[in-house]
Amino acid sequence: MTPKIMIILGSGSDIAIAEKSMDILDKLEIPYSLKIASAHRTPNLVREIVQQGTDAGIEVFIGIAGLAAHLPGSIAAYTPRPVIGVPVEVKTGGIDALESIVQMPYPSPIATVGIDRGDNAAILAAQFIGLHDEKVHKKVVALRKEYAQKVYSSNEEIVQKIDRPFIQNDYLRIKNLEINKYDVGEEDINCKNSDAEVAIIVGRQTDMATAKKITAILDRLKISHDLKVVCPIRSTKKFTSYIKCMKNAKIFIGVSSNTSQVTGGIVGLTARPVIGVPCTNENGDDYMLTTVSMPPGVPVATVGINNGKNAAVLAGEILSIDNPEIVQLLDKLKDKKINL
Ligand code: AIR
Repeated sequence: MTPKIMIILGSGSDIAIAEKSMDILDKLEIPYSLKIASAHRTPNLVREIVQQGTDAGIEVFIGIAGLAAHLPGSIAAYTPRPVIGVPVEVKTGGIDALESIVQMPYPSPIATVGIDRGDNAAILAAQFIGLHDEKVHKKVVALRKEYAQKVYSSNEEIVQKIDRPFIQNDYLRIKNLEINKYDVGEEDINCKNSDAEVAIIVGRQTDMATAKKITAILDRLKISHDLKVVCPIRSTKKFTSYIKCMKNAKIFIGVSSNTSQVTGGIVGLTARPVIGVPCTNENGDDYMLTTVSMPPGVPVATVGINNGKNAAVLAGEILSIDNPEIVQLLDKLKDKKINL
């Protein structure tokens, strides 16, 4: 079996987080390889593993590290393949590692997941591979149903068993709703490019400056896209209708402000990869933590704050796994940046 995913750990002490990734990949029956190499203690080993792994056909890299976690960024330096980063909690609650991984400069994005979320990194990697491997996609959909089923079951196992005199639960009739079936409203929504490869959802007009950076880079990569400004809280029906309308999109990009309801809302309604771009508001607060810190089962591949360009490059890297033309266009983009 040729591995499709390579997991690299910054240290043997990160193994517990890698176990979470391996549990998911074993379950999804996706072959993977695992190595230990430190960006700081053994930079040459990182380069060798990544270059040889890329030549051998690795499609997605997962870098797991704590402290000043420069490993995922170092991996990205040596491969055109998408890199997923998992920050590990060693000190400062893992915030040091998270910031080191997510805040990558253009054009070198890391698809960052939450602190210690090795499970979500594996699901995200499977979502990337599922774009060109229908069998893997179906397994991801089945896995997400399991996560959903757990929630239904806890109502039976935990809530139903509560024995208190004033608790009243029997007045609602809730069916076992299926994941991926939309509770779509009556409102029609303008969705001209329903065949676009990338759907960009922007929660509010103020974030359009960040969103325009995404479309500019996607144009240069010749990747078709559609963009909608729609808020999941103020226009819930429009939001769900739009996601349904864009059901052929391979990747969703959410431009997130406030409590990051945009990215959280998208990921609940699709099993395709979701990239999140956290924005800053007028007061200078940012929404990186609320974008990246997703629970197990529903990852959002988060890029740096306001870094729309990196979201587009990441989308390009994911789509380029089975499209060498995009690899060439990405190379040109990266060369141009270096020569500036
Ligand atoms: N690390 C290793 N080389 C560079 C970094 N940032 C990280 C490891 C681990 C932490 O440092 O990924 O999470 C502590 O490593 P150790 O080997 O001292 O236990």
